[in-house]
Formats: sequence, C-alpha cells, structure tokens
Amino acid sequence: MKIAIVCYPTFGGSGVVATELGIALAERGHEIHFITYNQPVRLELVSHNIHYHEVTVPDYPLFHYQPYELALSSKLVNMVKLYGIELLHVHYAIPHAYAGYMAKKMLEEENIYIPMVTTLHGTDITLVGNHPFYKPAVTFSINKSEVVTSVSESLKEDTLRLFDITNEIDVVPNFIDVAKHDNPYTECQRDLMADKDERIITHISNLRPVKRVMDVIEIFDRIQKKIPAKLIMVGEGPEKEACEALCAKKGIQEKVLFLGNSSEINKILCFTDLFLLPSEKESFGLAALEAMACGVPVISSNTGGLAEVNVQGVSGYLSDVGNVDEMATNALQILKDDKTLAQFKKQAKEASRKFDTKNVVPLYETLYEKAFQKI
Ligand code: GMT
Repeated sequence: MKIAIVCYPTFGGSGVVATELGIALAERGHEIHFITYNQPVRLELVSHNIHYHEVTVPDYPLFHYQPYELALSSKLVNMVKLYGIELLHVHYAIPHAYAGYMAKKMLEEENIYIPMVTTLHGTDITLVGNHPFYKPAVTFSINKSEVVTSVSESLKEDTLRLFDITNEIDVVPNFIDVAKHDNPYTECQRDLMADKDERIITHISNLRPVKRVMDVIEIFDRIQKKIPAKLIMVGEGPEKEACEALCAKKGIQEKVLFLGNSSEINKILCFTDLFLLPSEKESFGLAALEAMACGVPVISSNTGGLAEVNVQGVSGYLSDVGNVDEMATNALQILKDDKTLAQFKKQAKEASRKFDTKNVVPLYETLYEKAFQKI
C-alpha cells in the first residue's frame, strides 16, 4: 500500500509514534511518504520504501501568518498524483486532518478518491483542539475522516465527551519495538552520570506545564533526602528555567543534570533506575512505555491513559496528580534495595510487551482496509 504520513516532525510523542509507524510499515512492505515541514527527528533510516517530502511555506510579507495548511494540502495533492499514494494517515487533528480533508476534496475534482485515517494523540483534543478557536474545525475534520483512531480508551472517552462526534473511534495504543530496546549497550557509561552507590532517576518530556516538572523536582528532593541519587532531566521547554531555579533554591543543583533534547534516549534509559512522569494530563504516556521497554519502572500520576500503560504495583506505581509525597514514598519502595529494584525492572519490561510493534501495527493495517471500504 502507498501511504502518506503527515505528522509533526519534532521530539513530541505524536511525531515519534508517526515516524516509528512509518518505519514499521515500510519494513512490512508498504511504501511510505512522510509529508511534513522537516525531516522527522527519529527518521534516520534510509530505505527504498521510505520517502520524505518537505512542505515549504515561503515567507511573504503580506501574510501576518504564513498559511501552512494551504501549503500542506497542496503538497498532499501533488504527491498523491505524482506517486500514486492510496491513503492519507494524518497524526494530530490540528491542522493535519483539516489539511488532509481539503486535499481529498481537491483530488475528488480530478476523480481521485483516497481515504483519510486520523489519529488523535491527546493534546490536539484535550489541550488545544477543545478551544473555541479550533473546535468547529477539529470536530468537522474528525467527522469527515474515513477512520479515526485514538491512542487510549481514555482519550476516546475525552473526545466523545468534548466534541460532537458522529464517527466511530477505534483505539490503537502507542507501541514500541521491545526487541530493539533489549539493552544494546554492554557498557552503559553509568559512571559518567552518577557515583556507584547513587540511584539514577530520569524524567523526559518537553518540559511544558502539563508535565508538572516542578513535581518531578519535589519528588526527587524527597528521594535524595533518604538515599543517594541523581536526577536526569531530558528535554527542552518553557518550565526549564523555573525548574533550575527550584533546584538551586533547594540546594540540590549538583544532583540534577539538565541534558536538553537528546537523540540518545535508549542510552539514558539504559542506566536509569526509575522514571518519573507526574503529568497533569497524558493521553497515553509514550515516554513511560519507552522507559518500561528498557526495563525501567515508572512512578506516574494516574491521569488519562497512564493507567492503561503503567500497571499499579507491577511496572511501577500511580498516584493522584500532585500527590508528590505518595509518589516519593512509592519511589523509595522500588529503590530501597537491589532485589526489589531488579524485580520491578523485570516486571516493567514484561508489561511493555503488550505494546510491542508486532502486536499493534497490524491493527493499523486492518483499519486501512476498513478506510478503503468507506470510499
Ligand atoms: O505531551 C507530549 O509529550 C507531546 C504530545 C504530542 O502531542 O505529541 O504527546 C501526546 O501524544 C503522545 C503519542 O500518542 C502520547 O503518548 C502523549 O501522552 C500525549 N501527550 C499528552 O496527552 C499530554
């Protein structure tokens, strides 16, 4: 099948899922065309089945806002015609589903009929899409997609609650190639990060308010008062400076390393003992799944789809949003001795297997067939 994948090419979860999906589909023999404004960050692989088409929006002084959706829908039309693309899979409703729908309509004028699959990732629904500025356009494009998927049951419920949806929504969870995460590093270089007796705790995100990174610092502060530990903060975002200030205020800046964005996530997770994700909202929590696949237990909030990923008392523990005391107590319960930690590490890895690429990607293939039947 020839499939166009439209996504955000950044470090965000939706872009990562879209990229990994394209790579997995290409490995299964499909011809994949990524159409976006930059090469996706995780798209390193060169394969005859993977193409990348850049959407460019030339600056024009008349426009206060450069019309990306227009450029994207025109690019989609041109690429569908040039490569004989048969299906559009757009990740993130805004503005991709809207641009995809416009492309479909333009193609219909030329008697070319292709289905569109829209995958909802979370922030496009719960944080941004729900705003009155966008809501009518988001509702419209969801309802006009041949197939709509959401990354968790929880996000499906949110979508049905917040929007007037007439379409069916199929849940297809985030996924991970578990075998690829079987630790490929023989030497983790743990010594570069921490002393031998220190536990290593990691948080990875875009450091936006929704991630509650101040809670990460609060939890770590409580942990480091009881046991030797280091905190590794990975990512860039608006809360970073406030986080650094909080570490300085608490006098723990020597124990917290801010690494910025990284393309070596697996390496970092390789020497990590515990992952923290105390988010305010999280439709799925791909970062938690990545940690689990690397054998890292997770302390998370119980918001959104996190309870569908992190298994209470097995892969880690979940607490109410903001309950940093309980999160710290649970973290210490996991980290207290090597035997308990090893047990949780094993269980986290096991729990991640449910979301293995080979179990999840075929679900998308089935839905592509369903989309074809609808045109
Ligand atoms: O919050 C992020 O890390 C980025 C965000 C995005 O829009 O790309 O991630 C969302 O999509 C991911 C992939 O489906 C999910 O795993 C994340 O839980 C979701 N983020 C939120 O719901 C806040």
